[in-house]
Amino acid sequence: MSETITVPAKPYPFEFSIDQTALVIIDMQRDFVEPGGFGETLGNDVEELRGVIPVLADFLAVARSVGMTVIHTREGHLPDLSDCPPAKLNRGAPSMRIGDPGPNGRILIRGEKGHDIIEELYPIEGEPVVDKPGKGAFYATEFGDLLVGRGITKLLVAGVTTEVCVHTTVREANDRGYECLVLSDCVGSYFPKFQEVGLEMVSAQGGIFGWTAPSTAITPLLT
Ligand code: TIU
Repeated sequence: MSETITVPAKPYPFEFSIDQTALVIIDMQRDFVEPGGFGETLGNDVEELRGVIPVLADFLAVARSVGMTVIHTREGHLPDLSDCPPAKLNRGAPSMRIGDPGPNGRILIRGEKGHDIIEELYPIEGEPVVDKPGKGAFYATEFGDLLVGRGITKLLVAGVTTEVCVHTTVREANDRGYECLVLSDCVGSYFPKFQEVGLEMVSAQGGIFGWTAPSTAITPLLT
């Protein structure tokens, strides 16, 4: 095992080693952070999420430079929508539904431009991209097997949105025995109050789902 790194975090310091840890970047897709995508069809202002991009790009560069495992996820569905439950497809009154044609192709459909990861954070060769039909990264995906296969026991979690796909993934991971630190400056919500309380919920009660710390607390320990 490589050297143990101790990060000042909430609710108490988080320890990890680079070789047993993955940086997991959740759903940094055009569909969530650019106009005309799934997030905007739900009535959200995508500008709320865009501040995360440069901070996460900086931390991604650091993680790559030290050889940490990096895993990306994308939320989306097959073109025939066979993996999209009617309950998800028909929920609410969005301006466009999943599968409808938008400016970046069909909304939240695999293979479309809108479904792909933004240029600033685009995966490089060797970084797995997990396509998931749900909010959590474990449901109906190879994510769990990837972590086991690489001997990963701890996750540094980034991406969008804090209270939806980040939370669902962290809760799923926590139940499976992974220790998760949510990078508080690298996750974003369309709702400032959910961002605040979403982060508080992770580390409350002695770390009920995990830890939180800004990436800027980790970078100096890695470089
Ligand atoms: N709507 C919302 O906040 N999020 C999602 O639908 N998916 C993710 O969080 N990726």
